Amino acid sequence: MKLLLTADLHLGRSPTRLPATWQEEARTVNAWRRLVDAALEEEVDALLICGDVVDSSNKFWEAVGPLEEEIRRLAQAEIPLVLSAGNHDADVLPQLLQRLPKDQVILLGAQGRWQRHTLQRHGQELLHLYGWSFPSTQYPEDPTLLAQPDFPDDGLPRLGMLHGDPDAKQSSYAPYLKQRLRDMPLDGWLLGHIHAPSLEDGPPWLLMPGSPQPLDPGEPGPHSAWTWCPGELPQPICPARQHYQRWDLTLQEDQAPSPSELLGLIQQARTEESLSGRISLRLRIHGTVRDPQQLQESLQGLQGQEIENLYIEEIENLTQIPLDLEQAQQSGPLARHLANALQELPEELKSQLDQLRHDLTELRVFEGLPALNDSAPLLRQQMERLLRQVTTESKGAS
Ligand SMILES: [Mn+2]
Repeated sequence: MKLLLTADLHLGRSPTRLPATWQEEARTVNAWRRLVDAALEEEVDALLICGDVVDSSNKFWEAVGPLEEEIRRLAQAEIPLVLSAGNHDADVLPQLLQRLPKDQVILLGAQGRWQRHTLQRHGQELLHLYGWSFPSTQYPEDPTLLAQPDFPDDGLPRLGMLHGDPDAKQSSYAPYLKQRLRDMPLDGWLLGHIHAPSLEDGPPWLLMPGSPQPLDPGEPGPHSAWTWCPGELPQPICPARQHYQRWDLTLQEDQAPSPSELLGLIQQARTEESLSGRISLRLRIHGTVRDPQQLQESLQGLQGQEIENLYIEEIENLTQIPLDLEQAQQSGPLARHLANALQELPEELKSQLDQLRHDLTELRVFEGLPALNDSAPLLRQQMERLLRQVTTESKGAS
């Protein structure tokens, strides 16, 4: 037996911060169609979606057509669709289901009551499902405290489905304790609501599948759907065609690269991370530059550019001009001391720390103490920070 697992499709919502040329392909209905393609290709026994299939009730008409079409394809292959309602589709999902054939689509735990459903295919019992659906768009209670169906011991696999806010006591969206899910005698839990994917080992394993396609820069990293076979952990499948990334780029000392050099650095980072598909990128630039004006012009040339499936959505310039220690000497006594220390102290301090480490090792008290070589750069960084602050303050005062 093999199942396809997902949640948080948000049909009808448009992914934000993408170039106009990507928007058509990035529509959530396309992710939904690809999901059904994957269900057919993988010949799964059911497709399970744990809440927020539709973004909101005013997306009803936008969602209903593609939902009906693809459910028909699933029905032709005799693949059942199991849904639970989330906070976004608590109202709209029951309405939608009235239009769909009842024997092909199952809404688990309607009206906020836990429900057990034994899934069958080709006349054979496959597994027991336990699920709960949002009865309204908000539900500030822990649904695991409600009465639950019993768990028959007949050797069939058992999965739970719950859309809600894990370990978030104050939430209005079905806050629950993950520990309570772990205490239940199930093979695994398909969860929903959090758009970033995560998987915790079990049994029962806890899978937050994440949205199969990310919807804004707040959902960086890889996204996918998942498959599950009994006795195994869920595996990602059907990776999203576009995703959001945040990268930090540190320039070599005093380098002010041209736009094409910058682009080279970005492409290199992309190759190193071996990322495929379209990427909407938020970039942060660190380091020191002697010519901030030139760098700023290079960055302006890149902002909003779309190059080979890479869209530079936002650039944050965190570079600084290099510290002039000679000049800092003139900025008051504290700055002078710091400037002196930066020129002289770190090497001396490093040898002092090494001596201390040697002595401690001799005493055999702290055997295996890690090397302290790294402490000097860290100290230097902090001293530089302080010196910048001191010199800026003295400039302000004069
Ligand atoms: Mn939700």
